[in-house]
Amino acid sequence: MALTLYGGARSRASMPRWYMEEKGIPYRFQLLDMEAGEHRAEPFTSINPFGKVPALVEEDPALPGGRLQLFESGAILLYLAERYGDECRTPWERGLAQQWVLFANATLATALFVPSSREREFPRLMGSLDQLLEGGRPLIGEVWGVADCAVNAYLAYLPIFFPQLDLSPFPNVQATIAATQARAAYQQAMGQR
Ligand SMILES: N[C@@H](CCC(=O)N[C@@H](CS)C(=O)NCC(=O)O)C(=O)O
Repeated sequence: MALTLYGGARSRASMPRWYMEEKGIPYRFQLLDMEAGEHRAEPFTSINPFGKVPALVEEDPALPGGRLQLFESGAILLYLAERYGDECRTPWERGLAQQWVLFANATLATALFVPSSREREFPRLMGSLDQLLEGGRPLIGEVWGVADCAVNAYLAYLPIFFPQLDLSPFPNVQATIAATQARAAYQQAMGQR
């Protein structure tokens, strides 16, 4: 088995990268020069025709055609969780993992990064998340997993992209961001963006 993750500097590739670092999944990181447009040209567009990162390539004789190509960070995360992370073992575990990854990549990402949604949605989502994150427990079960990776990666973007945001009304969100930043695997994934 050989995994190659394609990403750019300061890109969403840090999310699946963090997951692989946490779970000790061996991979190679292929940094694309996005300023030079490497992500919009061959050979990368043969992996993701939409020219966006991250993308994952797995080579393994056991795979159909010996190779799997995946794009969309959420799809990559869920694949890694099921195949290598000992997660998503039952339909209900898979359903919960999908719920949180889709929440992170669709609902939370929109509330953070789409300016017209931010004012209305952000305080509402943060209020609910703050309650759910009380006690610092994983979002599913007892062990850090793909749901925490997806949601907490976005929360940890907050001080990076919006340093002026006042998070003091959300102390559990603040504690989750601090705990995320303290994780060695997160530092490894972010430090080598
Ligand atoms: N929904 C996609 C979004 C991918 C995405 O927009 N990636 C950005 C980098 S974070 C990108 O490749 N932008 C380059 C471009 O659109 O040209 C995912 O989660 O993978």
